[in-house]
Amino acid sequence: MSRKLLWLVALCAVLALVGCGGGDKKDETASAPAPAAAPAAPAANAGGVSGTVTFAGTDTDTPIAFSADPVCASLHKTPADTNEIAAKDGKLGNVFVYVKTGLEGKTFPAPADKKELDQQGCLYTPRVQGIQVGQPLTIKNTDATLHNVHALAKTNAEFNQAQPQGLPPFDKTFDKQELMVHVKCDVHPWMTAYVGVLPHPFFATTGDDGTFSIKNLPPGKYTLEAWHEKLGTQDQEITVGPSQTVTANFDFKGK
Ligand SMILES: [Cu+2]
Repeated sequence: MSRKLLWLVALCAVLALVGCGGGDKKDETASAPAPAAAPAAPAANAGGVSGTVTFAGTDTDTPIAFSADPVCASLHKTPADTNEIAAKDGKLGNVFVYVKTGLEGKTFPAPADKKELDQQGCLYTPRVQGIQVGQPLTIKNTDATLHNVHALAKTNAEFNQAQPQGLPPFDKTFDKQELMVHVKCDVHPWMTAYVGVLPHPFFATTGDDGTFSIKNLPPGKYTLEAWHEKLGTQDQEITVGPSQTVTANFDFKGK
């Protein structure tokens, strides 16, 4: 009898080690996959760069013929234009500003938080954005019509995916740097978006007021590039001192 009890105690001790009471997942902590990479903490003496992009030229945009799709037409009571030149009061939006050189040899893990590309009112929102290599891009369709997401990537894999009304969002990632990935819709030829894929987080897109701000930039010398879909690119050398935010303005002329 005492031997039987001993046996029970021994058995339970063994079970406890591997997870007594049917807890077959208890030892998972030992072999659980590493959590998604957290964004690297900015250096204590990090600085930044901010500025304004101006435009001196003529807005050459033309009205979009939404009538090709009655659903799109119904979503635009007032006409929208092609919005290639997002200029207002001499300030230029949708300019992608990023650190082009100066970060060589440094690595920046992809953040787990997702970027989003929405199809809304038969337009892409946002039109211009940046994303890190390996960071998920959620593509969704808010419209009650069929869209077709066609990423004309050259360095990354091209993809072409129909997204009918009601289809759930899907995620895509880009595994290489590419400036810029042009996204278009094969159903609505006016729909266009650009995604800048970078191996670091130091990029921004100018807002309607033409301003941009890049934060948490380690001190150093950099080439900053401003990219515009029609007006080309402009480079500027900047030097960021410890905890310093420098100003870099750009001025684009019309073509
Ligand atoms: Cu479309």
